[in-house]
Amino acid sequence: MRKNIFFTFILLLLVQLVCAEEYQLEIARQAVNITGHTVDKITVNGSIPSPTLQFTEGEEAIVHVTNHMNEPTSVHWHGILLPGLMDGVQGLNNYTDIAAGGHFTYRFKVRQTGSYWYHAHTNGQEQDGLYGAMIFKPRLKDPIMSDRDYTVVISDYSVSLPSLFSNFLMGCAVR
Ligand SMILES: [Cu+2]
Repeated sequence: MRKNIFFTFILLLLVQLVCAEEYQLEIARQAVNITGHTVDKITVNGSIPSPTLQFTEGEEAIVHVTNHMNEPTSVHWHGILLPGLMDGVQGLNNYTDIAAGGHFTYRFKVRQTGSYWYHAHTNGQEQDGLYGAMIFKPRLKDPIMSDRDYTVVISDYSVSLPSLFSNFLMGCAVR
């Protein structure tokens, strides 16, 4: 009997150690009509905003990103504790953008809980649609009891090119 309990404990420990949540993100440019004007925007798995990703504290987050666009891209995990290479910011920690047609797999252990977001860190692509929410659930009992959670993502949207915003903002900054 003791032996069975011991092996059950070891099995549970192994399950905990290899626990991982895996996602596939397909980034593409496609025609989008939100305001009555059809324009090319960036979608992830066909949607704006990008899908909400859910992970549990302690498990490994694995996110496979495929860039179907004719331009480089990146995914940055905003405010997340992770190894530098996985941060997704071009030029920092040896990370380089995901080339046109390229692929990159992000892997990091989830070390925090709460609601966060991810977004592109390349050429204003965040303003063009590449952003989404992430929920990191606590490994043990959730201190917030609810029957159902809803994630609300709020963003600006414009049919204009994101480069116009940055030019405008830069122009304002020097006045
Ligand atoms: Cu950020």
